[in-house]
Parts: sequence; structure tokens; C-alpha cells
Amino acid sequence: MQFEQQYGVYLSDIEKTLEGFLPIADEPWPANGVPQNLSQAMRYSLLAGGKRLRPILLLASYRSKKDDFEVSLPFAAAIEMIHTYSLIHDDLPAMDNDDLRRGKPSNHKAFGEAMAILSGDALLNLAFETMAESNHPYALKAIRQIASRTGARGMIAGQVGDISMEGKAPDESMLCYIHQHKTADLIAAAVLAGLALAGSDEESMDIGKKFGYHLGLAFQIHDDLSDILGSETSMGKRVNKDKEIGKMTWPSLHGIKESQTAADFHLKTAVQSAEMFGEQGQFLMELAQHTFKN
Ligand code: GRG
Repeated sequence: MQFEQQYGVYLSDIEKTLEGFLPIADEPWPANGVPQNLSQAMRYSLLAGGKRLRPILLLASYRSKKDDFEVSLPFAAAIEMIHTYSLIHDDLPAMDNDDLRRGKPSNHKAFGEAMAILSGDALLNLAFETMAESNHPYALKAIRQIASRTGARGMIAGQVGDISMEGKAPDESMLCYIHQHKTADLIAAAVLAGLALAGSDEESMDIGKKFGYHLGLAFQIHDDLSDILGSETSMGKRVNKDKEIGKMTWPSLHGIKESQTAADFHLKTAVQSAEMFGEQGQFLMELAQHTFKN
């Protein structure tokens, strides 16, 4: 199957799976269900589109080892729930204060700050509930890969670094810390959870780790560059904001040209890692390249 066609299959499976796991409430306070306004706020952000990069990475990483990728769909949905919760919270006035996300008013603009906090919390819990309810024999291994990279030592640590460094003098090692944890940890978690579910050996996990981290770093540098070079329409969010708020970014430390070189280096290293999976790594290689086409 051609890359675009396979991407379309994964995307449509993910959208259906997300819809299937999301609560729908047709009355305000269902006795044993989710309050209607909470359900609406969760659905608003989770079904707002997005590239679905992380769930597709999870499915494709599983698929690089085993064919029956459908068994990994609950985990793919879970990683997108975690990603979406992080975006909802990141957009809050107390964090990045963004009014626009995925081309629509951000969650707190549509539902208010309290509901944005609570719907983010609810998506995070739903992610772990979804994975815990899977009876896949390697569910716990996949949950560990995800939990260890999204919590206080992972994505949340990166976000704390990002916020704490606003307005501070550029610092190379702190910037690497922020990029690794804020962005690359979740991307690597998706790859490693997919591989773990497929029962991959140590060698494959190491290759997956390298692939995920380099892809994640390329992704964040590219995102930093897009804030300077991109448009609000193409990004679906506000641009030219990092400089305004004194955010520590790759271009702020190294300039645009060097940032492009660094992003190219990380992308190339990611692609070379996926190549080590042989023919089965083809989709991952193409996915990495496709991510930077726009
Ligand atoms: C609030 C705990 C917590 C963490 C927030 C996700 C995040 C960490 C911050 C968002 C800001 C940011 C620039 C993160 C870097 C990763 C990034 C570019 C996220 C956006 O991901 P895309 O482009 O978005 O894959 P879509 O909408 O396509 O899913």
C-alpha cells in the first residue's frame, strides 16, 4: 500500500476509535455518566482534527513488528487523549495563553478556564482507563513506556522548564532539556509503546528510542521555526509569539539558518534509525519525512 493510502487508513481508524471511547451525554447530569458540559468540552478538543502524528506513530511502530495493528488502537487513542489534554492545558492563560488551537477557539475560550482544566484532567484519566481496560498481554509494558515519559520526569518536567525559562538568558543545556521533555518524550513514548505492545526485543526498543527522540527534536525545532516563518492560517494557532513572550527557542539561541540545519540533522538521524527496521520501517521513514512537508 502507498504511504498516503496507508496514512488515510490509520487516520480513519484513529478517528473512529477516538469517537468510540469518548463519552456522549444527552442529559446534563446522567446518574452514572459524564456531565454533559464536560463531555462537550472533551469532545470539542479531541475531535478537532490535528495531524494525529502520535497515534499514527504508535500504530506504525506496532505494524513494523506485527501485522494485527488493530489491537494497538486503544493505545493510539490514549496517546492522542494525553496529547490533547496537554494542548488544552498549555493554551490556558496561566501557561501559554493561546486563544486559537487546531484552527478553532482554544478550549478555555469556548468553555471557560475551569472546564478547560477539568476536561484536560478528564482526558488524561480516560487515556489511562482506556489502556488499563485493554486485555492485551503487553498492556502494562506499553503503559509504563507512556506514563514514564508523560509525567513529572517527562512532558510535565519539560513544560515546567519551558515556563520557568521565559524571559531568561538563552541556555543551551536548558533548551535541550525543554525540547527533549516537552516534545520528544511524548513522541518517543508513542513509538516505544507501539513496539512494546508488539513484544519487541531490546535492540528494536533502542532503535525505536533513537528514532522517536530525533524525530521529536526535529519536530520541536521545526515548530520553533514555524512560529517565526509560518502563518496563523497554516498553523491553526497564533504565530510570532515566542519572541514576544521571551520564550527560549532554538532560533533564539542559534538563529534561523542553524536551526534549519539542526532540524535537518535530527530528521536525517530519525530516518536512518527507522531504516534499521528494514522494509518494515519504510512507513515510519516516510511518516517522519511527511511530517515536515508543510
Ligand atoms: C501542559 C503538561 C503540559 C504540557 C504541555 C504540548 C505541550 C506540553 C505544549 C504545547 C506547546 C508546544 C509548542 C509543544 C510542542 C509540541 C507541539 C508542537 C505540539 C503541537 O503538536 P502538533 O503540531 O499538533 O502535532 P496537532 O494539532 O497536529 O496534534
